[in-house]
Amino acid sequence: MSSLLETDAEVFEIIRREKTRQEYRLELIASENFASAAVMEAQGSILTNKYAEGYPGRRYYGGCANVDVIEELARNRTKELFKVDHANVQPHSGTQANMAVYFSVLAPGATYMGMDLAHGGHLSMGHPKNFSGKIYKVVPYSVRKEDHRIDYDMVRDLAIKHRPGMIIAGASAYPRIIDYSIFASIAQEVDAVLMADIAHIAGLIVAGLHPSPAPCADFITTTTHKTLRGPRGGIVMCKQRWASVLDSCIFPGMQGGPLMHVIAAKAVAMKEASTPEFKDYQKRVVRNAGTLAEELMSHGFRIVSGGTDNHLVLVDLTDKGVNGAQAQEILESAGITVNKNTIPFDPLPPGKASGIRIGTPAITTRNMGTEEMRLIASWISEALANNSNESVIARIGNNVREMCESFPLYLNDRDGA
Ligand code: DSN
Repeated sequence: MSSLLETDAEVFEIIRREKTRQEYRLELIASENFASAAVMEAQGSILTNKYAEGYPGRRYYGGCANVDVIEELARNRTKELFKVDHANVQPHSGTQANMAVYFSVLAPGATYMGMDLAHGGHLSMGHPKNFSGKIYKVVPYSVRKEDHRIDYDMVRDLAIKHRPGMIIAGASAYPRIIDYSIFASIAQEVDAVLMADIAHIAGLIVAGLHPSPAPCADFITTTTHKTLRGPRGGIVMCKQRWASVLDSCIFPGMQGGPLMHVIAAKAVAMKEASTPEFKDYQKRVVRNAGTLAEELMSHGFRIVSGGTDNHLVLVDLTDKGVNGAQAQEILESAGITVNKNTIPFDPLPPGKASGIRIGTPAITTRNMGTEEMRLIASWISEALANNSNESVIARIGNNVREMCESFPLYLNDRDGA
């Protein structure tokens, strides 16, 4: 990054510091990952210079021959990978991907159903300050108190009572397999559209480790940067009958020029996701999360739903003397990055929360495995139990750094930043 250094040493220095943070700390945010050098090269390419409003073959600018090929490639690879009729690769983010589906299906004021935010749902599933809670009426469903699994009976009862135009199957903090076929039969019963938001588990679905909603969902949305390990962005897939309304809702409906450099990086990510290595990686992500959950339980932590089927573990801190916000801060000072998270039926507000969410996609990209999960669980336990003991926290921080040094990330890249 010599040009950046020459032009703007301030920004260069901040990126260098962030690179050091990513290199030497344990990244356990469940929605984060480390994109490959190939993905980042495409995303950092000269394609950022090109305007291409419209779609391949139907642009509002000249000079789109090359970007047309790129977008077609990204669309086709997505369709092949997820076995769907149609893909739109232009949404800038997961929330915008979701917005595109809402706009395709629901008139303002219409009713839809989504997972309660406090039970693992996402901001774009009805938060009162988000468009999804302002423009529409949301009927939230939740998990069962006894086992923290989605309450499918409740979903059905609410659907029959409220007759929503759309039902969303998907979550941001749900550690179990989602049964799309039950959602589909409920949606069919009340004549609702079914949308699956697979942002967190897209990689697991591609690898065949979780069921795919493709056979039964009208729409599927995803981000491309979580378990899928591509660039930051969104994608919407749908059945053929929705294709033209969806495309028109994205452009000109809610976006202008697509980010062609990001779309190129999405194409690269889809190619990477079609390899046997990617499948193996996803298996290790799930195995690591299972090990982490078991190890944390052996250290006396209560895990929401009693374990995990995917890439994330939701830890209940209610009896640990710290709330989620405090735990996030303590672990941060020990070099371990997690996020505070509400747990089902949480008495605390989201800003404090009674839990933390821990994910394995990023550390598995570094090739960490069972032994590392054991150590990480023991460090989390020790740090939280000795949170005012500076020497314990400092020792754990050193251990974290040593572990990270054994699993190098971007240090050997050519840019030298
Ligand atoms: N913000 C993401 C997450 O952390 O789950 C969802 O978009």
